[in-house]
This record gives sequence, structure tokens and C-alpha cells, in this order.
Amino acid sequence: MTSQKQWFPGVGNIPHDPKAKRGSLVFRHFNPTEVVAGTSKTLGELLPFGVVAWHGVCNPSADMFGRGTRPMPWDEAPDPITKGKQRCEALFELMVKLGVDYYSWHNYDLAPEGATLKESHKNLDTITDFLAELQAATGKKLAWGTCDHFSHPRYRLGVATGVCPKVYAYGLSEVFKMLEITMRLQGKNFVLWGGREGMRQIMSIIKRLAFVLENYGRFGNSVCDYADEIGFDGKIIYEPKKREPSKVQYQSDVAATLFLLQQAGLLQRENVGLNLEENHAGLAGLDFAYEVAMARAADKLISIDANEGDPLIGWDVDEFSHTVKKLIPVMLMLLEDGGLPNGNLAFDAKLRRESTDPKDIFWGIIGAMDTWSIATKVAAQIRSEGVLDDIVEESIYAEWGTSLGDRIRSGMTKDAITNAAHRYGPTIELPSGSEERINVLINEHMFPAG
Ligand code: XLS
Ligand code: NI
Ligand code: NI
Repeated sequence: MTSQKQWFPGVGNIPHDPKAKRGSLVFRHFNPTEVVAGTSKTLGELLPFGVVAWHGVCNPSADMFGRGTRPMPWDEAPDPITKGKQRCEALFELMVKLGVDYYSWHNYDLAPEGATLKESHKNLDTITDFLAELQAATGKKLAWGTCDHFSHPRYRLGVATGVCPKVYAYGLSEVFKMLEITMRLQGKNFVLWGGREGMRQIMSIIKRLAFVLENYGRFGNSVCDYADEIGFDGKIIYEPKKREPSKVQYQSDVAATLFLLQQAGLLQRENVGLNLEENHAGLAGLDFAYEVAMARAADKLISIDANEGDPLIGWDVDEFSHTVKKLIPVMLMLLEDGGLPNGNLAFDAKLRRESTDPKDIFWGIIGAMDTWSIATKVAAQIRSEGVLDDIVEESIYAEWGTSLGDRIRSGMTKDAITNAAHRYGPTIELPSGSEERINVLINEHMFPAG
């Protein structure tokens, strides 16, 4: 740290101590050096956690009905640059104390926006120098950078898909700058979300939808072209979210985003991928594991914003992950892939407005890291035992292993298909879908009896 001051003086480095007294601030399940059963990787390698600047050290926990409640002493500063630097220090202190290796930020989370673009860039350079120093001093790394294209009033009517070419140019040049910074800080990826890229009053977009979607593609291709030009070797990762702040965002879920990217010629680009978020899947009415599966099916899963929504609340509540069961199918997939080799699990998660103890942020992150760790271990058990594969591969999908399956998949004529239909139908014997049995199997692994 550059200054000696501690922003979380009441908390030390968090140990892994499964036997610690209840209520101790420790990891009970996350042990970065523990090798996960059935793999050659450690928990630390399989779960490349990250903290995010905006929720971690910038969000005072205000809501639409009330102001912030969270004590954030680092925000008390004589000038905005000092405030930005203190935010950086608090962020790095969190990473160091929690043993989290990565962070993510939007341009104006840490650097104050200036009165001109030039001044904003100057502020960004100052903060980037400081971040580079902190990275060098601590060994911490940048997961991804991105641009805040939703706070400033100029973005209220969209950016890439917006109503104004001046805004388009302004937003794109901010991306160019932030991409350079991300490269300088050796960030792994660059995120494009798009909270203001979406439908407003339907009457105002009906004639323009095809036009703005073309702009969406042009914007993304410019970002990718520039990434190629400067030799950024990370991915440009798009983050689907159905709604909030817009009524409907164009990138509403994985399938819609894949379609838009394909239409724009972006899906075909090697440096384009996806960043998925649990809460966003829920807003689209979809299971997170389904979204992960869909992104994997297109070979575009790069990174994950690890958080959790609440089905009783209709918006993006960004809770720290705490439900193990939701993550078991996700970890079954990630174990197949050897984790997220080019991405991270960034905690795009925030404290509840009710939570005001400076230790609460530690409880949130520790809880989330343990939740992902438990899910990883349960999924590893399920995999190594092989019963799920027996049910799904050896029973449910078994018929695709027969010669008819092979013949269909290698291409059959209409006549051959019709002959097969005559031969095998109309009554066809099928295996059980085994839904209940699979539910029991998951519970057995989560809570082994005896
Ligand atoms: C908001 C998004 C946002 C992105 C980064 O809902 O999750 O935080 O991750 O702009
Ligand atoms: Ni996110
Ligand atoms: Ni979110």
C-alpha cells in the first residue's frame, strides 16, 4: 500500500480455518491450494475470484427511497483525485485481506469524470498510474475494465443504439481509452454491458430498430478492430441482462445476445465472448445454469459475474452468492472446462442497505467464496462417482448411441428416415426422464447421510 492507513482496521488477513469457533471471520471451505477431487486443479485455480470497484468501494447502499447507509471513510477526501486513490486503496486492501487476486472497474468508479474528455482522460491516467503501483506492490491483477455508459445524463437515450451520433462517438472514444488502460494494466478482458441500449417508448423505436441494431454492430466491430490494432489479447465480453435500467435491453439473455452478435458479424470474431451474471438470468426468467449451458453450446462462455438474485424481487439485487444448490450444475460444467481458463468469477454483488458493519463486506465475500467452493466440491463428487452420467448418458440419451442415431447425425435421406419411422413407430419405448431421482442424487451429495 502506498499510504499506511488501513481502511478496514478491524479485520486482518482472512485464514482458512474450518474448525474455527462459530462466528469467526474465516474461510471454512475455500482453501486456494486444495486440489479438487477428480481434477488436477486447485480451488484457487478453478475459482478465479474478483472484487468489483463499483459495489465493493463506491456504492453507499442507497436505494430509490433512501440515501446511503454504508460507512465509506475512503470517500472523505479534500479532492476527487484523492478520493479516487483512496477508493483504490480500499479495494486493494479488500483483495489483500481476502486473498482475492482480481478486480474489475468502470472508468469513472475510481477516476473522477472531468469537465472535458481530455480532463477525464488525464484523471484516468493518474488513477491508472496509481493502480499500476498497487498491482506491482501486491501482485493483484485486473480481471476486466469497462465503461460506465449509464450514469451520465448524456447516455439516457442510448449509446451504440442511441439517438445521437455525438453520443455514439463520445461513448466509443471512452471505450478506446479504457481499452488502452485495460491493456496497460494487463487486464484479462473488456466488458460491454449496455444498460441504456434498449427499448423505451415503443413508438419511438418501431421505425428505427433495424437502424439502431446496425449501429450496435458497427460499435462492437470498432471496439474489436481497435483491440486487434493495439494487440489486446483478452476478449471483448458482452453481458446479457434483460431489463433495468431499460424496460427491455436488446442483449436480454444469452440466446438474444448471440443472435445480435451473429447478425453483426461479431459472433464470428475470435475475440468476442460472453460475461454472464446469475441475477441477470433470473431477470430474463431463466435458470443461470441454462444460460451458462447456452453460452457454452456456442463456445462463447468467458467470464461470470458471480452474484445472486432474489425471485421475490423484480430487479437486480446483486446479492453475494449464498445458495449452493444453484451453483452445482454450473460447477459441473466448469469442471468439464477446467474452470474459466480465460475469465473470472467477479463478485458483481453488493451489501444490503440494512448492513452497516464495516465487517459486512467481508462476510459477503467470504460467504460467496465458500458457497462457490462447496458447490465445486459437491459437483466434483458427483462427477467422480459417475451416477449422474450413468443416468443421463447411459440411460436418458442412450438411444443416440445406436446405429440409427449415428445414421441420422451423419445425414439420412427422406426415404431412409421414413423407412425408419415405419419400422420403429408408432409406439416407441423410452427411458424415464428421472427428474426425481436426479433431485435425490443432488441432495445426497450435498448432505451425505451417516
Ligand atoms: C449491471 C451490470 C454491470 C456490469 C458492468 O447490472 O451487471 O454491473 O457488470 O458494467
Ligand atoms: Ni455485471
Ligand atoms: Ni447486475
